[in-house]
Amino acid sequence: SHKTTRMPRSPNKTLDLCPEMPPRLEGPLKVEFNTKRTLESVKAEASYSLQMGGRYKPSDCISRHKVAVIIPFRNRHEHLVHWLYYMHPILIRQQLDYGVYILNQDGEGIFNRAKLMNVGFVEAQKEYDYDCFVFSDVDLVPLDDRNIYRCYDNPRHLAVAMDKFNFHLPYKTYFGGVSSLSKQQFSKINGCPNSYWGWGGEDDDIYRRIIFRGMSISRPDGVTGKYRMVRHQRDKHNEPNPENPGKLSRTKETMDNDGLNTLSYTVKEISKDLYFTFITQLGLISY
Ligand code: BGN
Repeated sequence: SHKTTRMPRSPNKTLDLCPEMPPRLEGPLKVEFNTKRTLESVKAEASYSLQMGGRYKPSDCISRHKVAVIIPFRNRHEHLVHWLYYMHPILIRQQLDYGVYILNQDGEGIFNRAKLMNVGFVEAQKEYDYDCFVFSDVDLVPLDDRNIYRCYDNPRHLAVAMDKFNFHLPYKTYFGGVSSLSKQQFSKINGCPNSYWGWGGEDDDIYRRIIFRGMSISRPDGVTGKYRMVRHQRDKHNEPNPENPGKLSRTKETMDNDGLNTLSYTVKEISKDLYFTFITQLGLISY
């Protein structure tokens, strides 16, 4: 017969996998954006230890999830500070092995959120063997830490109950705000479209890609999936693009020729702060 003997834990002993359910979650959280925060004040208050670049892994067990959190970004530093203030403690309680990647679009050209997501997917993998990618808007913070920033058997939509939509989905197929896809799921849909410039529709395109590849959408319930959004004005150079709705009707035909396999970009600079890795792109130009 086969016997196993449990040895007392010593520093060199291999660690066990973290439990399936993280044990220190708090449930509903208080989140507000009225307090003035700076990166310095946030760091001064914090007592957890991150590795340079916004990296963390549990020290007492082996995480089940290697997660790159990807944030498309431009000119939203105040939002980013709120996001970092709330998210690091949450991700730590969720026992993730994670890194935070800010994908900054350089210059004043028209914003391209979905292409930045593709760049984040590629660049994060150059650093670490991530198996899961969480894509988040910089202005969204969950109101419940049981909404775990990991991947599931199907692509996951996490931001199901945002305050700006009265804590409901705005429509059934909504896939915006915060979502997660495993490396395999993201590859299966050829990533995101690179051709959605300006505001609107790129998240609907991603939704369609998922359905056309035979997957479905996983979601938390409406209580666990509550979110608060930082109030803000519409960004410059990210106007609703009237060309985008028409593109949606052709996703099935275009998805194989617009995505990871046609992605081209130039990194201008990668800088590392303790709280995040900041990747600035050149060459996000609409041809
Ligand atoms: C939809 C946008 C989404 C956006 C949601 C919520 C489009 C495509 C043409 C129908 N879709 O209308 O991108 O996330 O609103 O704001 O614009």
